[in-house]
Amino acid sequence: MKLSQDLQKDIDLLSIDTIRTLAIDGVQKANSGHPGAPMGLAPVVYALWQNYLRYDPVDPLWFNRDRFVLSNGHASMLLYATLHLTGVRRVGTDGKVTDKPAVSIDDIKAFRQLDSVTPGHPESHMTSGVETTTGPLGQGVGNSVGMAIASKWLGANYNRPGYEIFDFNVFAMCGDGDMMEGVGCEAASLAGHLKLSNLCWIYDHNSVTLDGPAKWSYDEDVMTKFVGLGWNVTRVSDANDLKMLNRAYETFLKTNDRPTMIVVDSHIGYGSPNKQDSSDSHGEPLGPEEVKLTKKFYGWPEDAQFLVPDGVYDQFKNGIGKRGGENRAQWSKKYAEYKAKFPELAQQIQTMEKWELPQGWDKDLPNFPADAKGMATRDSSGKVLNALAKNIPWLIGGSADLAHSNKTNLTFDGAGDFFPEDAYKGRNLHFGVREHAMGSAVNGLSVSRLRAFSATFFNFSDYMKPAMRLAALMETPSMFIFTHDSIGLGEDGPTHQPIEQLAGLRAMPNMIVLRPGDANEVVEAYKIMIQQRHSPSTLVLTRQPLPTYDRTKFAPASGVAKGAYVLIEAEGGKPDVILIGTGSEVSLCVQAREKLAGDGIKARVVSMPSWDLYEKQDAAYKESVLPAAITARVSVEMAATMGWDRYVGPKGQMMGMHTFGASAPIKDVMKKFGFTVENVVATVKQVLGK
Ligand SMILES: Cc1ncc(C[n+]2csc(CCOP(=O)(O)OP(=O)(O)O)c2C)c(N)n1
Ligand SMILES: [Mg+2]
Repeated sequence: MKLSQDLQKDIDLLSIDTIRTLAIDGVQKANSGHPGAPMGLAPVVYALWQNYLRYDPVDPLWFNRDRFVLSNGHASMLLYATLHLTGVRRVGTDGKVTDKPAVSIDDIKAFRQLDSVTPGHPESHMTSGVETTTGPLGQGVGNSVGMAIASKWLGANYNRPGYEIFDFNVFAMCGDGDMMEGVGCEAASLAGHLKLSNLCWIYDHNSVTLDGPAKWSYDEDVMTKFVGLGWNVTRVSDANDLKMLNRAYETFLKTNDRPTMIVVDSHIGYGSPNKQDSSDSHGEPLGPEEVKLTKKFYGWPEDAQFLVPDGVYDQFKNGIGKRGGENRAQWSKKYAEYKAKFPELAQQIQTMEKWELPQGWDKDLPNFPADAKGMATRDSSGKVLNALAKNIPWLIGGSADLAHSNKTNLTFDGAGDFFPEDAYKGRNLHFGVREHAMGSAVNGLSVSRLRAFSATFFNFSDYMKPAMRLAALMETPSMFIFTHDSIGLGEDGPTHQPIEQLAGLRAMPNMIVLRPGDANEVVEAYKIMIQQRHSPSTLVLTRQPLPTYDRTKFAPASGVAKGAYVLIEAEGGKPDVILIGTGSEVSLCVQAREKLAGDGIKARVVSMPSWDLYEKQDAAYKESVLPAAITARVSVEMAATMGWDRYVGPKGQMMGMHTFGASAPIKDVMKKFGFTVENVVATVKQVLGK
């Protein structure tokens, strides 16, 4: 097939146009998506990968590789074409790198098809070389901040003089949408504050969004804004100008006190030049005619599809392939010496890399003695979290300005704060009042192999839900800790009292929701969370104290692992009724059980901290906890009742919240909404027809 003379001469342009035409053909074949952003951004990505990204396609898992995040995930073909042309290898299901391509030409042809590794938007658990899942705008840039924190933190804690084991950079490509989204601004603010000099955002300033010209909805001065946020800002006025692009990347590499924002003025690809100014086709494939005209414009054979001209693979091989290979070889040599010199540190790094936990990770976990007065689960959580973090050196995290309320401060000797002034060594992250960026950054930390947690009030899970959802989708074990879990928080009132959050999060696939009922259930909940490798978890904790049960009389708290368990059987077995509670309401059930016994009614109490884990149990176990024959059941939970019908059945009753809460001391709130022992007893009698 004949290429135009010009193209044959310029291998850079030839390679760039190959990215473009692969994107065009992939989108056209799928008849879904739009190649505009890949067409506009191909040179920007080419310059970065070919000349600067420290990345060895032969080992996409190399721990110290630079990370590239495509925050404008709708440009996914840009990433797929790049992974293909650079020859990034596929990681097998066993977590080992194979000699197969991450994205083959057939995979490109299967863009957006069922079970392909080239889904509509990049999904990190589907495709090797995709660092994080993007699509919801703003998330990728949020993740990139977490990755940059990870690099700084790892460097601060594991590098030794002469041994820069961790110093990777993080590049995030983003668009107008990422700039407009709140999370993008929160993340930028956090990154600027933290002076993350290893972070580079490349903003595709193409003056267009989906609905039309960007100016219809967006005309702020992004450069000035980012200067104000503490970033170094530079601009490339033509996305096709490789020289200027290289200069901008050099500027980033030279900047060591701030993150860098590269604003790139580009033209989104609409196809041939006669369509350059239209905006109506943005969001759709070009169509067969326009594809031909566009290829003609590029000097491409008009009918060729998925064409990779001679010399293009070699160009990448001799560029990023060679350079990246050398980068990694140098690092590996250093790392081999490091291993010999610092075997303990190396051991930690290897354990971290494999998502494993260090020996003795659970050795300081507390065992809480029975105590009728008890303690709030936020307090037991604080103790457990500290006991874990002490023995898992790479467990780090923080709160969105509520650490004192969430009890998530790591207080043991040497825990420290993550401040630039302390060389980024500390383990307490201070996210500020930026819940969404916090969630997103925690995901970025998680995909970088740190064990990371966030914290805030449960009600504010709404402010970070999109990040939580992506953690679940991308199968990364972020830990989302929430306190002030119900109307039980009292005086702060209905603006702070969660109602529907439990139901919503329980409906989220792959999110493990845990609402432990006493201090020892908190211990068990953490054991479950920390051992996850592919699922995030949501821990829901009280502000108010709960009794700590006497486990010599009650079943062991290890039942938490099964999601629900018989905490205490009815006196003499053979229950008349089953009371099912979670979190603070377990104690209401326990008290009601005693009262009912006085009235000759035998009640079993089931503690059900996690629906998700319960649903994974076999039928026999479920039958042992909730026997089909016992249809008199009452669930007690100070939250929306949606979904509880499946556990109480048609003859049972659900005690829950049907309105928002109220601002008052806890005892008045409880009374108002009926969460009293008397009311549980009355409800049971109603169910039993007594
Ligand atoms: C949170 C979120 N809202 C909406 C969308 C749908 N969406 C996808 S691309 C896009 C346009 C965004 O414009 P821009 O970021 O400038 O990208 P460009 O069209 O320039 O490539 C929108 C609204 C999305 N992906 N995520
Ligand atoms: Mg745009």
